[in-house]
Amino acid sequence: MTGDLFGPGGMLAFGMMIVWGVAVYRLGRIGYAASYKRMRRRIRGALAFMLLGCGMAAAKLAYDVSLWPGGWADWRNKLILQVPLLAAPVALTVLLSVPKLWAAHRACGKEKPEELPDGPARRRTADPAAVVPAQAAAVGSCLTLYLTWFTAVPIGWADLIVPLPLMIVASAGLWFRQRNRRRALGKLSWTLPPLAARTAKGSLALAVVAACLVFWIRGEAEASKLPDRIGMQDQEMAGMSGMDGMAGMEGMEHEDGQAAAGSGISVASLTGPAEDEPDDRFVLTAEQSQIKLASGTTVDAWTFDGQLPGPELRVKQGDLVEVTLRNRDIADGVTLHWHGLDVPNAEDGVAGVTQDAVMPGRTFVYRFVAGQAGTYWYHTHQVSDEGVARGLFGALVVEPKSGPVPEKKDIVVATHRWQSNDGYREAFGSADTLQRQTVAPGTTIRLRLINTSDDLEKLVLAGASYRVVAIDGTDVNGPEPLSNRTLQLAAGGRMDLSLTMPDTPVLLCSKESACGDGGESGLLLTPDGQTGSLPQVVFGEAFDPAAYGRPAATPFGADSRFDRDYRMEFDEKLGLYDGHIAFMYTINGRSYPDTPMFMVSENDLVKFTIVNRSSAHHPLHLHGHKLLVLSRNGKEVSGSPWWSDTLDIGPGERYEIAFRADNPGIWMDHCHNLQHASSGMMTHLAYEGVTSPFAAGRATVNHPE
Ligand SMILES: [Cu+2]
Repeated sequence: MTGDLFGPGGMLAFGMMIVWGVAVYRLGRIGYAASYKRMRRRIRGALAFMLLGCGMAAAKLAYDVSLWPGGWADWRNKLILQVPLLAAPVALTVLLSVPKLWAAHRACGKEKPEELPDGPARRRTADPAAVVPAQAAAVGSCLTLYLTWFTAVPIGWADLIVPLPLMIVASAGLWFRQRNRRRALGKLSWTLPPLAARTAKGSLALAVVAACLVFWIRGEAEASKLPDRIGMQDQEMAGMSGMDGMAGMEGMEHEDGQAAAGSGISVASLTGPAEDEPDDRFVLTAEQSQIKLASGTTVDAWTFDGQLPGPELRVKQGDLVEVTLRNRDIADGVTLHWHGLDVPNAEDGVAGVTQDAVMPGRTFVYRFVAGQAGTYWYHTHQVSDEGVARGLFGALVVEPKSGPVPEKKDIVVATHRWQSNDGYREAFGSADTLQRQTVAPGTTIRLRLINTSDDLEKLVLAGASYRVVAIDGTDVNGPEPLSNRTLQLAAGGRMDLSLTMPDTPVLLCSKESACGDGGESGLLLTPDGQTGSLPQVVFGEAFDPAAYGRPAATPFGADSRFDRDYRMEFDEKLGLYDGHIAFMYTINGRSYPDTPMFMVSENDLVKFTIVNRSSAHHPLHLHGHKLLVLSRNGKEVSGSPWWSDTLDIGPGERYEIAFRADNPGIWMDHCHNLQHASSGMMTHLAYEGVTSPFAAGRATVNHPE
């Protein structure tokens, strides 16, 4: 998942630990040199690594500071812990050790190069002031690596309190040890002990530490196993009246709070219209199928109706839609979630929260009014990390009530990454090769881009100017023409482009595939059916939804008085999840099901501040609600109102968003990189007084992620 082990910060921490380790090893060997010449060389070698270590420590601190644009509030936790761990030993190294070692180096230069160093010379190089600061820096960089890799903000009490005293105690111990070593090394009768004697103690200590570590990790792995049955009543609640929110979350007190568990409204009762005759009826059958992509390579797919992607569902705004889901042979079960469309809670299709997974041979009927026009998609929300990747998804287009889609040609492009027999294939739908469509010049076109993969998609439309007319299903106000922009589409997000076909070819392509050079993939629109010369592909300046289009009135904004004001911090760590070692992306330091639910009451105006301290992108998807983006990195949105349901939060970014709690239920609030979600990056938005009779976990059929 995180091949780069937490980006430059993590790599710097790791490299720094190695460099200081080598510096300490080399320092220890100086006293054993067999000649003054060798002693001088060893001093220079140790000094080089010490100075490199100092530089890396400075770079690590500078990198951590630079990453967080929000200032003090954003980088306090981990950084403040690292400053004394790194800065103090580095300062002592520069002020004490380096001058002492350099003086020893100069003194050696005055002796005969080939002679065995005498007692005083050995004593000088074993001076605690010359050696211990570097040893302390090595301890400090181990602790920094621990904090960088194995903890997530907000840092727990033990991790806050232990590191600094631990380093001080360790340094004091090393100081005493070094004084004894200096005494031993400085004795005139001293002779070099045999190699076995020098290594035995160290090896034994290492073996004991390794054994303790293995024993401890096995215990922790067992303890990290998820409960067999996870119901809503098992999750903590943040912001509940009379309950403590977790650290870093400030839920406001609410007067009309009531117990969310036990009595109350069941999510199962929050259905769409049950009786009326539907305007649109669909049946989707989930089944396993071998599907050939355009290149001829085969995918072991899970499909709806044997197609990749599933059938495009097209309805009119205001229609009552009825979809019958049948599961033919998906052994893990399946559900249907209407991504981005705000349906009643019981129709939301989340296994273990709003329904039980539909197992083979069973059916489930969804009924909802398609209230919002725009581009949406549907996908399974049972074992969704695997199910969506293998094909259990399709486009859902809601055409406006006011009339037909303004553009004459309406093309849906679902970007996906298939695991095929030939490895991963980037594709538009099931097309992993260049696809051609003939479009007469002058024709207006709407391109509905849907990112159905787990990663941020970077797309470019070359050969024509266009407007971004909708984001996540909501129209942009006053969109201006653009060209050659890099369109960054959040995993799960949508973007509608509108353009008029020119006399020359137009090419849509993804940065992930070999598009343009060689033209192996992408969507090519040609005026005459001939390929001709492809337009030049330029991945220009990134399109910025925060400063695009014209401002317009919104029902609430940054100055509104909010009923709830929550904070959500993403971080990452190596840890144990459900019995195995995992890269974990955390929400406020925790993973599901330890992540408390964010509690709201109906009609609350809710604000979230979302900070991403990790090195990965996290597309935050809240079910059942549209989020208004207020600001990014402290800067207010200056263009058209930006409504989103799947908001990509990049590394180091900080967003403020707001929404009206107007759709009662228990709603998933999770990262739409479904790999991240399945390793715990999810929680719920829950309305006070709403309960769920469903549960997830090994003792049930339900595994929503
Ligand atoms: Cu994520």
